[in-house]
Amino acid sequence: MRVTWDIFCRVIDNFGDIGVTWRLARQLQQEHGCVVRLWVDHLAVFQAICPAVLTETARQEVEGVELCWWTEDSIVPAQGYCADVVIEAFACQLPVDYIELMRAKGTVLWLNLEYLTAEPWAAECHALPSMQGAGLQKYFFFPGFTEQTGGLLREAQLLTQRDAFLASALQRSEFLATLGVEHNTDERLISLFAYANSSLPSWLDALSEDRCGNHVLLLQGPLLPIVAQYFALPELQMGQLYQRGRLKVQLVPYIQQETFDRLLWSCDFNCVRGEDSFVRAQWAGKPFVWHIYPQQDEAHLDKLAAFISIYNNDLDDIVKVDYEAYCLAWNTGGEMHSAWSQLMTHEKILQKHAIHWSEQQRKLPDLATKLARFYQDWL
Ligand code: TRH
Repeated sequence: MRVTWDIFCRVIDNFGDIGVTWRLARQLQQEHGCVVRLWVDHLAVFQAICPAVLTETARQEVEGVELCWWTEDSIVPAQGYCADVVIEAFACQLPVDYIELMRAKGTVLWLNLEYLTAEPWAAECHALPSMQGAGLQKYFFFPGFTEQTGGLLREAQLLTQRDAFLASALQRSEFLATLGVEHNTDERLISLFAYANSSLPSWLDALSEDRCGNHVLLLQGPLLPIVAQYFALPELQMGQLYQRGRLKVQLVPYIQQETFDRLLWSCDFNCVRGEDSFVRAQWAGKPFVWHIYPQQDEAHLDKLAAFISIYNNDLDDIVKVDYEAYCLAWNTGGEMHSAWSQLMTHEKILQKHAIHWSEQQRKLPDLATKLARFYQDWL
């Protein structure tokens, strides 16, 4: 009998929650033979990264995963059953009726999938149960970068596909052409995906005065007005190249999540954010900067520091200092000029390190495998 999984996702304000749960749902279905339903409250957001999703259809199947629309107080559909494993992603609340189904069924593994953090407490709390009002245990599952945590999302073929792509200049130029990008290989190609960021103008200045040319691919998001203002324009046009000194900026359309990795693989440096693109940038094996999701009381800066300290671990002190300074400046509205020029003195080392990091991380089991094993052990 195939194990059934229900994954509940609430889209808070961005793509990360659906981005993570959609990858997980597909992987459980394709690589672990599970029957998966993904419950999503905002189909329109989902559609932006997966155009096959129909926004007006409450139940549909995409790539072998059943997609169901829900709200926290929606009742369970008539043919409702409760899965063997239930994941509430990022502490979204399950509908009361659904919890009732779980209680009636009895043998259900209930998991809360937490946000990714490199902070040491995640390993301490990983897989701990907590008794809920319904008399059911809920386990807290923490993705992470060490054996003691739940791992990172990584499809079985991901790095093989990456390596084949990187070995083929043709695949790369064909992919970039689908975005309307013609890349001159003498120039550094940079992807830019971040939250509104007051450091951006000073970084664009640094790029425009750089020793080599920089071609920036700007992804959809809140940076568009900042870049438009930088070029003294009311708005940016798709496909146009905006130039200043050694800097070119080009706006690119929404990319299907399925091909998002190819963008990161194609670039020499990636600016990523949130959770999902942050992890994909690490699998890309390219130098990157992380714009972390800002939290109240600056709690995100501890999370950022925890990641930098493990990512930096094998680097020489001087590179560590410069990488940290650059990441901090990007996340705190700091001045980017000297941070960037210092960082780029270590560009080759950072390139090797990015590959090394992805090789280290691939030795650990991935998140879907860890979840599937957790269920088998729990039974
Ligand atoms: O969209 P995000 O900012 O998501 C965030 C984080 O998950 C954060 O932790 C959470 O608290 C907050 O949402 C609510 O960034 P993230 O996580 O990188 O997700 C972006 C997803 O969108 C990722 O799967 C890649 C995808 N994407 C595309 O597929 N195509 C695109 O063109 C773009 C711009 C994004």
